[in-house]
Amino acid sequence: MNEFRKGGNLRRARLKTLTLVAIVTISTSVLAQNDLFEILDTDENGTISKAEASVHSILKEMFDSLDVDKNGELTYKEFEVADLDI
Ligand SMILES: [Ca+2]
Ligand SMILES: [Ca+2]
Repeated sequence: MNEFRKGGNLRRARLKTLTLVAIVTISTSVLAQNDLFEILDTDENGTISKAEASVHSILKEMFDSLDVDKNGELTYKEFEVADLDI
């Protein structure tokens, strides 16, 4: 992730978009769970909304059961329980 920050926000955003495309089209990945969280949190507010989760088909299905406090957002704590493969 350090490479992203060095390149500035625009480059980082573009890389993020590319990675999102990769998530949608590639079924397996070596990305760690916390990397996935950061990628899915596209507005970088620290939580994953239902809209953000919708790019990941499995997460989308699990969203309601993972959102234990039912606030419509997944914190990392709520998210990590899913133990997702991309
Ligand atoms: Ca977010
Ligand atoms: Ca929640």
